[in-house]
Amino acid sequence: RFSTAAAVEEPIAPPVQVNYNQLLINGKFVDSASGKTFPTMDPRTGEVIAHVAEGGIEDINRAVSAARQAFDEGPWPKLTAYERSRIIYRFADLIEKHNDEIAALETWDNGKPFEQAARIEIPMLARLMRYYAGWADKIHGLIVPADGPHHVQVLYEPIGVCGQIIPWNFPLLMYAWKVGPALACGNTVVLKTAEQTPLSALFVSKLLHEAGLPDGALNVVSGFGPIAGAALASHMDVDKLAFTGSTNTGKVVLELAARSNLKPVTLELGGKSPMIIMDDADVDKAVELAHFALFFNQGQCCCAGSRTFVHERVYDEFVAKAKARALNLLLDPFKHVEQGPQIDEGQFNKILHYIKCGVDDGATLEAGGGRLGTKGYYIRPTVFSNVEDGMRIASEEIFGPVQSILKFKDLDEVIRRANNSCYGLAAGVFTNNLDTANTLTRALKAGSIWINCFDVFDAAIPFGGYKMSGHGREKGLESLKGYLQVKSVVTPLKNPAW
Ligand code: TXE
Repeated sequence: RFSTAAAVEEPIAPPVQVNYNQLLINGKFVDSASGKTFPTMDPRTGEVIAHVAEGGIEDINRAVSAARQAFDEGPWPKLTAYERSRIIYRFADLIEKHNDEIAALETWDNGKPFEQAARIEIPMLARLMRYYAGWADKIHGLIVPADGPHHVQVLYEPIGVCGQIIPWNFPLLMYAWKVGPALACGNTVVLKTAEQTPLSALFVSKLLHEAGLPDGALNVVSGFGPIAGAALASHMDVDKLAFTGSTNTGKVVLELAARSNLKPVTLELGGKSPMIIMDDADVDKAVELAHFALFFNQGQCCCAGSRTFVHERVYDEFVAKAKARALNLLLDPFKHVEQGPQIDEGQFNKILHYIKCGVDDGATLEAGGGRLGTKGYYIRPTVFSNVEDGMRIASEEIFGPVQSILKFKDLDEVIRRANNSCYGLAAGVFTNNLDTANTLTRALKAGSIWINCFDVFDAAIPFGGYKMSGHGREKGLESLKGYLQVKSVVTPLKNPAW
């Protein structure tokens, strides 16, 4: 049992314990077929929180056959759309009821600041679920005015059994982005959570069953990517795959899907998003926004503004203030602070490696530059200035609290440099000039453009990438397209005059 009271002087989170650590298959919590478990860690200390059932190939097979049966025989796809919608609405109510408990579990397993989990992420989970509940009974077909004496309908049907693989940076938002649209459309799901953060999905999935979800409609398998994830991606009886994670693993799952049954795949992958600060901008506000764009969630955001391009006329002032802002960050996820530890030792070492690359490649280290403390995976908020495009910190995804500030002279130059990336997930623009904003909006090759804001993640706004940042879109109406089959029905008209 973990009590936050023991961890900090003034607890802001409720005490929390692990209630569910098995696989969720066909509505029941069960051990893995092999009996194996793996530890999940507290990133503040590296200590074990709990041992969790480790799903393997046989478990994925069991979960897929439960989802298959629940799809083919029902009841989930055979319920009325309104009944499905009401269950998802009830789920959102239960999430709200358990908000702080879920947030504390998420903080414990992930290390994100409790207040961000409790006031941003879990409320967003409930909001996303209501958004999708609202869609469930509004997905309808078309009548098409085709040539010839034919009555032509287009029907939208659920696609079937959906395999979904999610990462650890926003475990429950990724859950909502995937499970929400899949269930709203009447599909059944096998979800493979990230091995670093298996706990919160199990907890909320229990609530979803309490809300009335029938057995087999959602199955949750904790386990490792190359085993459980690969088994799901290559399964012959999975009709659709949705993946969020690294670009390299995205390529692997796409290939597994192609080599097995050619299931359609949506991919939400890495990024190296530009954040462009023009010279007309209010520097103090720009510093704050660029800081948020990069440091939010410990820098572990696929769309992080990890290339901060600053106009030369405000560059020096910006760098001085960005440095001061980074030095102001405090770091304990259960206190009233902004940054927690990184997720695990692997990510921690990767980030330290990139900090060294920044120094070796000749960037100026303005702040941070190493670990904080002696236990857990804390990294000092780090700022580099004089960063050049070719440096590794400017071209590769770091996924940590490392801000790289680059200097530019004019609009054409920054457009060319911002687009010179294999990624195209997001871009931020900070300017008071409407023409500049319009020019950049049209020129930047990215799936989300945030003008004078960043990381606005409303449930209705589609999100996804250009180039190697992925295929397809999540959230919004666009996300439903990935979970529906399209069927055209043509009937000859006996009396075309009518
Ligand atoms: O990612 P992986 P990792 C980026 C970020 C980070 C890097 C590595 O740069 O530093 O990726 O993180 C599952 N078949 N992002 O190693 O491997 C895995 O179990 C099937 C960006 O955590 O992509 C987990 O559930 N599945 C990102 C999920 O894939 C496999 C979020 C993500 O793990 C698999 C996370 C396989 N062979 C990391 N191998 C974003 N876009 O937000 C792994 N997995």
